[in-house]
Amino acid sequence: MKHTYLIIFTLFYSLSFMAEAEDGSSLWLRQSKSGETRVYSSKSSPTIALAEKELKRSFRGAPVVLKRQKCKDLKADGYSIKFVDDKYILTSTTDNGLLYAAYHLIRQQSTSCSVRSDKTIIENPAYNLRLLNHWDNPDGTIERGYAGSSLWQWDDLPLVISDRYEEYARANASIGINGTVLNNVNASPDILSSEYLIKVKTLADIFRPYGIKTYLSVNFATPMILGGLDTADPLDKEVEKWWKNKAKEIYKLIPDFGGFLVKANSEGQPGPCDFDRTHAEGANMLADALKPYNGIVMWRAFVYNPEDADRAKQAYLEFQPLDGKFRDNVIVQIKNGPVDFQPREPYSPLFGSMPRSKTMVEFQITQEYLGFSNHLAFLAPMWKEFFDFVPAESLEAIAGVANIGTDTNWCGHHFAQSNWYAFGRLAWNPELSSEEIAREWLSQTFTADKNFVDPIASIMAESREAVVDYMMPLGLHHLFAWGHHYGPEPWCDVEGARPDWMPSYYHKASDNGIGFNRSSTGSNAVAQYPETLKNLYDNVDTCPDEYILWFHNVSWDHKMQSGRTLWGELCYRYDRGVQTTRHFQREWDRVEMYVDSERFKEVQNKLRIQTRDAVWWKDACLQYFGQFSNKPIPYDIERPVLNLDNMMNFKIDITNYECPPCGYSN
Ligand code: BDP
Repeated sequence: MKHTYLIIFTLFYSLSFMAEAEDGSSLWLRQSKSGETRVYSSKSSPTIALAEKELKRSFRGAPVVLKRQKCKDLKADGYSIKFVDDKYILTSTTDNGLLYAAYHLIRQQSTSCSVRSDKTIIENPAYNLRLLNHWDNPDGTIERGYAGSSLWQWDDLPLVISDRYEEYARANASIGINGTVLNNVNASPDILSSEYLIKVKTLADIFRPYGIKTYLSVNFATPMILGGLDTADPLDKEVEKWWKNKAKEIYKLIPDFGGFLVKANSEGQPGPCDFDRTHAEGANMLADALKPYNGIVMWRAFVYNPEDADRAKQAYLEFQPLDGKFRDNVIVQIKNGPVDFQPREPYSPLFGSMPRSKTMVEFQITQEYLGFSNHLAFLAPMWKEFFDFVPAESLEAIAGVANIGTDTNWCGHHFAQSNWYAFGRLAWNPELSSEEIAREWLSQTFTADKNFVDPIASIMAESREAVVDYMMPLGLHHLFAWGHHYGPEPWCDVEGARPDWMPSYYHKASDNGIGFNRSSTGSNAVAQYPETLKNLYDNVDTCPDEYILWFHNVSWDHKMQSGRTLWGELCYRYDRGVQTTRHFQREWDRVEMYVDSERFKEVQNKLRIQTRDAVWWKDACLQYFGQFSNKPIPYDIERPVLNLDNMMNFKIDITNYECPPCGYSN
């Protein structure tokens, strides 16, 4: 008996202790749970009830009044916050807007201590659709997922409901995300089976009060695979009927279902071109099926059929001529760059080239090409760079490929949470600066102490550029190893593989120089850009350093803007990347006293791995390219620790990310 008591006591004790533990599971929602405010609301709904609950739990200011009413300054989901007669008046035309307003107040409290009461806040989202794209498979794996397995426990649904579903919805709502595509763009047809749709409905019901609509990726050949038809031709009557019936079935279960995301005729996926139809014909057929229910189709432009010798031109060549041919409930979803989520790419020239179609951008939050969840790479600066070229208002919507999984801290790296956060905040307001977002996130996730926030916000600001430096500076791209996108393999040459999956296709290093000639003397990809940019990029002397090897094949002796030769500059950039990661380590160690020990150590370990990998990248690329430049690595630069032969013979095991065995350790 005594023994049982002891066990119960210990269990209780450890559970209460665990609740306090800082393991990252609370994300940026660690606000005080000692709210003391009173909340009044004229209307009631499940969403308003959540707004009330959040405020009562965390807000410590004057009473709050929630008012749902029309207001000419407010768009859907927009809200205003005014301080009148000692009360905060939160107004929105929608329930979701009131929930967002509640999160706004709470966020202000946790970032700046006091909530300003002297001015009216008006917030309107830049986009009506702010979506996460999950690349999750029914078997629980996640394509390019580095944070455990899928959150969706398909085998247990609809009977067993994980607490994480609601926590996920809450986290999204707190940053304004209002839609989620649950499954991989390489979509299993099963997702549209009646068996799965019941599971999807269960999730949709949990997400709805948080203002989140549910969407699905669909496989274009589903009518054949699941429906037994002998074609998926979008102009075939039976096919049209099949999709119409499917839409009806879905909307009966999920009346506010958002719509479909489609990857078609890309990387082996089926699509309308299999039946000699265009992307527009395929998209429109699905759009017609969803139209009666206000559903939409997000049709991806990530295609690269090798009709032109330059992969970077292919999506434009295939999609631009279709401008104006899409239904009004189709949005063409375009990756930010013309190739594929590289650490740095120029923006995709498709943006701005389809003025008669709705377009949206797809960012990648998961770090497929930026060190998985091992490297600290704050991506807001990369997304802001995109908006420097593509006016935010020219887009209809915004999507981000999620970096979320079953890991305790959701994203694998504590700092990878900042990318989920930044995506939501920028989807709401692309005008926010990266620094503001970093500071907000740090204050809520760790502490608002200036001694912590100042140095760590500054390493976040530098982090994406550091990755570019140690992986692929000066416009280099796709130097990754075959089969995964973690480590360097500029030498990679797999027999029989598509040439445009090989690094040498992109770097084209030779004794004469390095880089892809996309100028008017080469593939002429520059011609896809507006005149001024075209002229800027076309000339090797005016092309900005960060894109020079993207657009030009440059001789090793070419004089760069810094006065160094190209080879010297390349070495300098790789080395700068490594040195910056060492700086991150030092800065993190300096703030130890501000961080709980669990998260401190976990981040410290990740930073060690990042420096190790940065050295690996630098040593691999410089020694490999050095064989062509025929020049030594400048003597003021850190000497290679890893030997090229060893690296070239080494095949990484991505389950533990080990580095080549060359006697080098952290
Ligand atoms: C690439 C990924 C691949 C995705 C593809 C896509 O390597 O796993 O399926 O993009 O976006 O970056 O469809």
